[in-house]
Amino acid sequence: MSRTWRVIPGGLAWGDRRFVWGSRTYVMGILNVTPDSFSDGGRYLDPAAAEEHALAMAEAGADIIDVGAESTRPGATPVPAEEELRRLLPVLRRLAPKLDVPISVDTYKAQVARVALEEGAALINDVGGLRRDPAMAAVAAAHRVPVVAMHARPHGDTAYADFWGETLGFLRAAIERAEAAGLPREMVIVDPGFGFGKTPEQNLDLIRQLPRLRTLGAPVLLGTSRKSTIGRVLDLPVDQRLEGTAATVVLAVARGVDVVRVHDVAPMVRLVRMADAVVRHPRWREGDEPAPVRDAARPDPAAAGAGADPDVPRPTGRLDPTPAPPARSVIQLRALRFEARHGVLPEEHRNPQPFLVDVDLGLDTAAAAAADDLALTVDYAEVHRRVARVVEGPHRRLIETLAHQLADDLLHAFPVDWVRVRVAKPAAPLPGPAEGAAVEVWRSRAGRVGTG
Ligand code: HH2
Repeated sequence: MSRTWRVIPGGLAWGDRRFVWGSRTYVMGILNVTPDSFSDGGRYLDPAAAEEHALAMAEAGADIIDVGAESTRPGATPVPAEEELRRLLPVLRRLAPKLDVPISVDTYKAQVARVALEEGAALINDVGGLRRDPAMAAVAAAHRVPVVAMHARPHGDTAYADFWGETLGFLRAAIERAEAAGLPREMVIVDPGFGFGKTPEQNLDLIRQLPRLRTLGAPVLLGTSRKSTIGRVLDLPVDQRLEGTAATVVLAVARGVDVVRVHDVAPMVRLVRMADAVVRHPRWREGDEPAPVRDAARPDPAAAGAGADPDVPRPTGRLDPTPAPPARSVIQLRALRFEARHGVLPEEHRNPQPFLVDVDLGLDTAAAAAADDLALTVDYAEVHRRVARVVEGPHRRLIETLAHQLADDLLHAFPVDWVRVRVAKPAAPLPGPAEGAAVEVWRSRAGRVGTG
């Protein structure tokens, strides 16, 4: 059965499988069908062995199976597309009908990605960051599949003028390249490329400062599994890096990572679930079920206080923790100013006029405050960028249209419980003296624990 991807509130859905960013950490299990991968080269070259391993990873709780047929380790021999496909296709054809989780193809070649998508892969994992092969973004857009865009520099090329500036700039450009090719922005997952043209210290800094990636407004994937930086820190060979990998994964979860790419799926799934129970509190109990989006009446001020909410569902998980009091708060952006040409009169389409946008975002900020961590809250700059894209986008007749579109977009983009958007047109053409016109829209997610 071939399933398609949909953008849903707060994430993506593939058939009935949902990826709701922020609700939990998703696990991507690695399947290398190569003779020379750095940690498991040669083990799964035989399609039957590959199939058995992939099914075991899915059984152990992997959310995505990532199949790669060319090693990226330093010194690996480059593989032509034909050879990569020769290794990949028998495995994809076996797995696609049997797996209930999406298969990603780990390739930087657009030609390989295109064929793999036709043969059962459901997303692309591009270590070339949509740059190495310029046709990659168009392939993802044509198939309307998500793509992981990873930052990389050639191995050993670690002399960055501005390490974070360059990494973030590269990933921002990848998102723009995907959008320019026609792929919805929501379908891009960013990856800073642990181990790809970085010193051990730079790799460790990727984890330490992972929240900086959240400023891109895209889900974040990290692949630390068994990598040499862990070997360097612990002075251990590749077959003894499980605990070191576990430490990096837990710290990445604590810093808001969305997907971890790992070899040892069974222990990492347990570890991630446990870490999520602490970090995503109280959202971990919601599992994968995204709350439906509905129009909401103005949130009840009484419910926005610290009082008990009669609609809070009984915990359904096996644990029954006593919830810490949620810190309901509102992040407020005021009078974001744009010049645009929305309106019903012909002259409003010809002559730009000012638009002022206010945004309120309701969320629980207790975890962000406790950790002083941007990843656990909302980045104002990214909110501004998203508002600008809508207000400076296609001309609309009504400010109602803008306000609804903004409310939907913000609710989908950020892990907030509710949004309020006010769009004002101070120079609106009115028949008498006035300070303009405005429309205000409220939207909330239903059924969330701790919503305002
Ligand atoms: N790391 C490897 C391969 N692909 N893809 C993403 N998105 N992120 C990563 O960090 C990443 C990746 C290297 O690991 P592995 O696949 O185990 O080794 P090899 O490239 O030698 O097959």
